[in-house]
Formats: sequence, C-alpha cells, structure tokens
Amino acid sequence: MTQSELPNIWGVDWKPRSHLDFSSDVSMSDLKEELIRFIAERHDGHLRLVGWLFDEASEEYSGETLDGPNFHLFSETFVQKLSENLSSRAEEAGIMTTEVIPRRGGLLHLSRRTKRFILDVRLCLRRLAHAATVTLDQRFEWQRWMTRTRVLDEHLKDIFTTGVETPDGGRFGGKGFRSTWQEGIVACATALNLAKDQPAGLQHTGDIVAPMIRDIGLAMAMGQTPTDLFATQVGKANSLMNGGRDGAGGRDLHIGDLSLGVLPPTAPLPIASATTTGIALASQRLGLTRFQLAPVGEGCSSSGEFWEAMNFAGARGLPIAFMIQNNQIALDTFVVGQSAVETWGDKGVAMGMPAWTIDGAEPLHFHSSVAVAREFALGGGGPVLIHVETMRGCGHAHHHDDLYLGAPSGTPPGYVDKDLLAYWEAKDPLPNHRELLRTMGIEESTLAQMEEEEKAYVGAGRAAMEEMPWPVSRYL
Ligand SMILES: Cc1ncc(C[n+]2csc(CCOP(=O)(O)OP(=O)(O)O)c2C)c(N)n1
Ligand SMILES: [Mg+2]
Repeated sequence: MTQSELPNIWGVDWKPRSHLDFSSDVSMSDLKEELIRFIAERHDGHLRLVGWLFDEASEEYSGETLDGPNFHLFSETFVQKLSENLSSRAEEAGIMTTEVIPRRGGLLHLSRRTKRFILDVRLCLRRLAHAATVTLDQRFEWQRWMTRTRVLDEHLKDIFTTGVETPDGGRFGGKGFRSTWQEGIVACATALNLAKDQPAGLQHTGDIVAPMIRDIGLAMAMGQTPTDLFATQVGKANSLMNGGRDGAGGRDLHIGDLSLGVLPPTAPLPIASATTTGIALASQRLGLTRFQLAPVGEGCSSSGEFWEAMNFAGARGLPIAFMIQNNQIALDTFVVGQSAVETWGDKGVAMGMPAWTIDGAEPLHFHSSVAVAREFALGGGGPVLIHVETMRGCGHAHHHDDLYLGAPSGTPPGYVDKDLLAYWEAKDPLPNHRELLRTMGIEESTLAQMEEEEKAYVGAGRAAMEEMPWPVSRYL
C-alpha cells in the first residue's frame, strides 16, 4: 500500500470461472430486456450503446435461446465488445492528460469508470445466469418457507391479541413484529452454504446472516423452528435469547441461533449489520469460505453505524452483502422524510461497492442476487449492496396494525397510502408465486397438502411453546 494509490476496485478483473448449468434456457429477448432494465437503473448514459452492442453480439448466435455454456460465451463476447468500445473514450474527448480530478488524467479516470461499469454488467449477467439455474424443487421450497412465515405471522398476531396464560392467572401476548409481503427473503437461503448442513464441529464455517425484525422467514429457512420463534415473542424460559442465563427467556422476537449461523437482531437497529461486518473481517483473515449477509430496513440505513459498517467493508473488500429493504416506511417515518437518496442502491456505490435493485415481490431475485454476491465476494470481489423495493403490509408491530392500516370499524381510519397499498397487495408473493408454481406444473393438491403440513407444523410449535415453563425471576 502506498500513499498515492487510488481506492481499490475490488474484483476489478473478476469474471465467472465457468458456465452454470441452467434448468431452462434463457431467451435472447428476455436477456436483453433485463440487461437494458439494469442499465436504465444504474448506467442510463450507456443505454444506446448497450442496446446496439447487444444486437451486434447476438447476431453471432444463431438460436433464440441460450443454454448455460452459450450464455457464458455470449456474456464474454458482449463484455469484450463493450470494453473495446469504451477504451478510446478519453482520446475521442481529447482529455487523455487533462486532470479530471487533481492527479487523475482523463485516461486514468475514464478507465477506472469503465472498469466499475464493466464489473456491474458482469455481475448483472451472472445474476441472470444464476436465476436460470433455479429448479422447480427450489421454488417449491421457497413457497413452503413463505407459507410457514405467513402462518407463523398470523399466529403471532393471534398470540399478541389473545395472550398466553400466565402463572398468576392473567394473559400475556408479548410484543412482536410482522413480515407481511416481505416473505420473499426466504429465498436467500438456497444461495447460501447453511451451517445446519455442515458436519458436526464445523457449523462455524457455514454462512452467517443477521436477520432484522421482518426477516423471521430467513431465520426459519436457515433452520430455526417455529417453537424457537414463538418462545421469543412471549419470553418463555426456553427461548434461546436468554442473555446467557439458562431459563431466563427473551422477548420482542429477538430471535437467532449462532449454531445455525443466525445472529440475533439487535434492538439498536444497525448493530447486527456492524457485527456481521466484523464477522466478515474474521472470515477474511481466517481464510474461511464463509459469506455474510446483513439485511436491514431503509430506516436503519440512515444510521451512522450502518454507514461505518459499509465503509469498512468497502475499504477492506470484505465478503459480505448488505441488503437495504425499502418497505416504504420506518415505524411512522415515510421514505421522503428518511432520505433524499435517488435509489437506496446509491448508498453502496458511495462506499465503492457494486449495487443493484430488485423487486422484493419475487423470491427468485433474492436467490440470484445472493448467489452472485457470494460467488463474487469469495472470488475476491468484496462487498455488494442489494437494494430491495417492497412494502410493509402490516403495522410496525402488532399493536400498530389498526393505526397504520385502519380498523375494520373505521376508527382509526389508518394513514397508509391506499394506492401504494393496493399496488403492493397485488404483488403479494404468496398467491402470486403459488400461481406461478401452478403454471409451471405443480398440482393444486400438492400445494394444498404442503400448506396443510405447514399449518400443522407451525401449530405444533405454538402448542410446544404454550407447554414451556415461564422464566423464574432470580430475585424471588
Ligand atoms: C438506533 C435505533 N433507533 C430507533 C429504534 C426504534 N425502532 C425500532 S424499529 C424502527 C423502524 C425501523 O425501520 P426500518 O429500518 O425501515 O425497518 P422496518 O421496520 O421498516 O422493517 C425504529 C425507529 C431502534 N430500535 N434503534
Ligand atoms: Mg422500513
């Protein structure tokens, strides 16, 4: 390291080592549409060039679809054309030696801008390749996990409303959070190397996630059970979050299980993502092939510690993906009151890391984004930021549903933006992804059976929690 060096562009020479095996071929037109969408999102100045070079590159491929090996070759051809086309920019503009910034002549400056752009394009193409590998079995698993999350969510609300009997004859419902419409995050798990699948004694080599309050589906996809989660809502004795004291319980849906690679969500919002960044540093220093994922809400992303975490990960090239889930609100603060950032992905770009935006209604995007982030990070590429656009289809916590959405009686009327709500309700991942599975050939009876199994499984978890003892105060 020298004083005059410019910031690292982690993974600057990164390219996928080999092709991926697709479960179904990708059509040229779908590929172009998604690539152009990404260019419009992040590099709109290059829209015409990309469209033109894409058409030129695709002329060399006779078929209308690409299988895994051909997709790989096509990606290389396209990226090559793009790099060549951009290589003469400084000369054409006559600014080869002009200092765009002190000590950065036009040639140097534009070649660095090109490198970051090319990297973004490579990551976009590889993300689409990962999406094409997804099997129907994986999708069915996501539907199962999303169903589990929704069923659990409804039980949690019911427990909050009706309560669980307490030793003094009263009832207690705890305080908990819902994840309505944000269940697609479960699909991150199929792109991770899960701790629960590691041989005994090696669980710590599995990937680490730090779910926040609306990511209980991800915690379950990592292996946490409904019983665990129920116990944390009401603080029963066997809750894992006992502060290190057996039988002490734990509350507020502060879930987590380190043996499964699930960090507990922290009450001060950004702490879990900062801790995960520290774990990523340890992974890097120990030479582990362990990947870290830190999802947060857009409100959390305003806090100082979250910026420090991203900044540090960017400087060190740590193997971590940050994920900002913009669910259109943070407790009662609207997005417009939260930040003036154009897209939340820009926050990652500000810290020197590649970033892109996904539609949170589609579990596939979570899977493919985490798959490419993991591959890139463990290949020396460093961190990325995944920006998810979604909506909180519920109150902040159970007590807040009526205030936000409105009570059935009309009082309170609810302050949610009804148009926004209708837009996202139509995109609810549960019915939509279910319908997609039907069109992909899964029988109605298979889906219905899975849903019954999940209801029974979650119901049994609640019953087990109700049987659990309450914690006993050490002062009694
Ligand atoms: C540092 C900090 N400030 C405030 C709070 C109180 N609080 C808990 S959740 C929340 C809103 C979080 O919004 P966001 O990050 O967008 O996540 P969402 O609830 O929308 O999923 C707030 C303000 C907190 N837990 N920690
Ligand atoms: Mg939010």
